[in-house]
Amino acid sequence: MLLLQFSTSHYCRKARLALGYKQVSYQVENLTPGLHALKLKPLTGGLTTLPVLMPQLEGQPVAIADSTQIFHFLEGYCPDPPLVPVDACERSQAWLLEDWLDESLGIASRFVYYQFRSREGKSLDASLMSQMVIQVVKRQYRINSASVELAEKRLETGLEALRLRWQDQPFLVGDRLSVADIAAAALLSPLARIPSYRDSYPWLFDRLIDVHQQCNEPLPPGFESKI
Ligand SMILES: N[C@@H](CCC(=O)N[C@@H](CS)C(=O)NCC(=O)O)C(=O)O
Repeated sequence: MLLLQFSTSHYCRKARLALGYKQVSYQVENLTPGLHALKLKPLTGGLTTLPVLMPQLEGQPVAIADSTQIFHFLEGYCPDPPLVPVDACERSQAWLLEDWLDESLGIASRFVYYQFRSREGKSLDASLMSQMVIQVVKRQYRINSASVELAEKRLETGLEALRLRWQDQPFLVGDRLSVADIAAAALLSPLARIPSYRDSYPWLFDRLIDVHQQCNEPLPPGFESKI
C-alpha cells in the first residue's frame, strides 16, 4: 500500500496510526503542498486533501481519500485487530466521536497550532521558508485572532469532554482502542508543541503517548521532554 501524505499533517498521522495498529505494511510518498492537488484530483475525483491511501491491490479501489474513509477501508480489509467496538451502541459512539474530532477539534488544533507557530512559537523554526508556509496555511484556512479565539474555546469544551471519558478508563469508548482514541491522539498532537496546553493538560499527552505506542508510530515533535 502507498500512503500519499504531507509529512507534518495531523490528519495523515491519523491514517498512519490506524495502519500501524493494524500492522499493515505500507510506504509513504510525501507530496509538496501546492503541487499536491495536481496529483490528487484525477485519483480522487476532485478532492485535494491528504491523506490518500492507494491499496495497490487487485479488486480494491485505486485510491481512498479522507482519513475516515481510510479507517473504513482498513476495517474491511484487515478486521483484526478491530478499530471499532463489537457492541452496536458503542460502535456508533466511536464513529460519532471520530467524526466530531475530525470536523471540530482537529480543525481547532490546526488553528491554535499555526497561530502559535507564527507568534510565540516562531523560534521553533524562524526560517523564511517555514514562516512563509505558515502564512500561506493561515490565509488558506482563515486563521486570525478571532477564529483562533473560537478554536481555543472549542478546545476547552472538547478537552473537558475527553478528560471525563479518559479519566476512569484507558479508552474513549468500550474496552479497547478504537477509531475515537486514534483520531484524538493524532488530531490533538499539534498541541504538544504549545507549552500552555502541555502544562494545562498533562493527562492528554500521557494518553497520546500511549496510543502512539499501541500503534507503533513515532511520537510527534513536542513529546521529547515527556519520555
Ligand atoms: N477530513 C479530511 C481532512 C484532511 C485535511 O484537512 N488535510 C489537509 C492537511 S492537514 C490538506 O490536505 N490540505 C490541503 C488542501 O486542502 O488542499 C481527512 O480526514 O482526511
